[in-house]
Parts: sequence; C-alpha cells; structure tokens
Amino acid sequence: ASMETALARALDQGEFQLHYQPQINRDGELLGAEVLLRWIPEEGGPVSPAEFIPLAEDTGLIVPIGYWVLETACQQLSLWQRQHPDRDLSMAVNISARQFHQHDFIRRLQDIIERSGADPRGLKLELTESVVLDDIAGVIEKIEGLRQLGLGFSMDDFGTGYSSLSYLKRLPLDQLKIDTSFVRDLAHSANDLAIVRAIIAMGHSLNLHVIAEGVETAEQKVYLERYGCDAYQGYLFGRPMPAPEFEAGFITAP
Ligand code: G
Ligand code: G
Ligand code: MN
Ligand code: NA
Repeated sequence: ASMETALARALDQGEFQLHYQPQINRDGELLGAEVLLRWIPEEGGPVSPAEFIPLAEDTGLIVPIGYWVLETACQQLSLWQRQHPDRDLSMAVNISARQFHQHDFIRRLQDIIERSGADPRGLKLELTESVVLDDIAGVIEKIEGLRQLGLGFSMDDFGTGYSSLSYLKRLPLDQLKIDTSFVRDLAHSANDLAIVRAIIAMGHSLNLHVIAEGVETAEQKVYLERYGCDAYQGYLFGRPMPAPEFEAGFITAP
C-alpha cells in the first residue's frame, strides 16, 4: 500500500506536473497540445502514468487528481489564448471513465472553465472506449451537455477497447485517435496498414477528424499522409514537455 499512500499525498505535496505534446496538422502547423500527467515524488524518481493511473483509478484518487489536471490545463489554455490570440490552440485532456461518470462532472468542469477564463472551444476531452461500457444513453446526454459549453471530444486509443461500431456511430464525437499500437509497425505490417487505412476511411465517413498518435518516423508519416490522416502526434514532432519549453518551441517560434 506504500505507493497508494504516496499517491494519496502527492496532490497536497505538489508532486504532479503537466507536460504538453504537440499535435500537428497535414501542413505541419501546430493544432495544439495533449496534456499528459507526470508524477515526480519527493523521494525516488518519476513514476510512469502507466503504473500510477490504474492505481489512481482503483482507489478513486483519479477524481481529485483529474480535477487538478483540468484546472491546471484550463489555466494554461487561458494564458496561451490571451498571449497568442491569433493561434487558435486546442488543449486535449485525458478523462478517465470514473471521472466522466461523476454525477456533477459537467457542473464542476463548467466552474473550472469559468474560473480560468479559458475559451472552452479550445478544450477537447479524450475519452477511452471504457467510458461507454454501460449507459450509452447517459454518456451521449453528458457529451451533448458539454458540447453546448463548446467542448470537443476525441475517442482515444481507438481500436484497442471493447466498444462496438454501433456505439461509435451514436456518440457525438469530433475526432478519432488511432492508437500507437497500430502505428508502430505500419510501414512493415500489411495488417496494421490495412487497419489504419480502415480507421481513417471509417472516421471520415462518420465526419470525424482522424489523428494518429505515436508517430516516430518519417516513413510512418508518409503512409498516414497517403491514406488521408488529418493530424499527427508523436516523437517525430515533439515529446511531451513542460509548458515553457512547449511555448518556446511550438507557439512563439514555430
Ligand atoms: O504519457 P504516457 O504515455 O506515459 O501516459 C500513459 C497513459 O496515462 C496514457 O494512457 C494516458 O492516456 C494516461 N494519462 C496521461 N495523463 C493522464 C491524465 O491526466 N488523466 C488520465 N486519466 N490519464 C492520463
Ligand atoms: O493513452 P494516451 O494516448 O492518452 O497516451 C499517449 C501516450 O503515448 C503518452 O504516454 C505519451 O507519452 C506516449 N507517446 C507520445 N508520443 C509517443 C511516440 O511517438 N511513441 C511512443 N511509443 N509513445 C508516445
Ligand atoms: Mn490520450
Ligand atoms: Na492514446
């Protein structure tokens, strides 16, 4: 239970940071950033989100942590919107299913947005397929409510979960995010290439913007470009990085 105890104290101790990873369109222009949580405990090295996010979900700590992420991300978005009004930047935030299903999620998020002064049209929520495991009607209603505030929605890790295509067609989304696992061997696996082509084509048929994540090589980008992928995210363009570095490298001096 030691990691659990440490995680429970991490918020109060100020041990969390946000990193920002660029999202780039087909013309090489910056669309915005995905916000990625980092935990650097007072003692010991950084802990990978792959390790602590599942623990935070099991213990329910993901709810307060998730609100801290939203609050910090909205403040940063608000700052960038005021400093760079010509840039029209988007900020993508990962939302765990447990947080999304909180009964007062819309009201609390609305509060956070208002206090930050951010234009909510710059905010995009990344949901995973686990969000729609049950109560699809309730999920649709919640997304619609948040869309009225101006928020956008992206389906993260697409193709790795259990949700069916009949769910996908009912959800009022803006974007599909092709999972890293399909992008990795794209250039050398006929099967992965076929899957990626199909996801892009299906996304476009449903009027969704399609972004690929985990793009590490120029070769992967060439294939994605050829099949009409709308945007990219990955080490080829930039790693997740602290806000000042993101601003200097991608906003101020593109
Ligand atoms: O940044 P990295 O690839 O190590 O992240 C690993 C996992 O942690 C990813 O699945 C990512 O979606 C998740 N993650 C990162 N930041 C957040 C966050 O702020 N909230 C939630 N719920 N998940 C996050
Ligand atoms: O699950 P989610 O898509 O939210 O998380 C994205 C994860 O992918 C983050 O942990 C981020 O650090 C990681 N990531 C970002 N770019 C790359 C990349 O080019 N290659 C790999 N392998 N991982 C990446
Ligand atoms: Mn994500
Ligand atoms: Na993902």
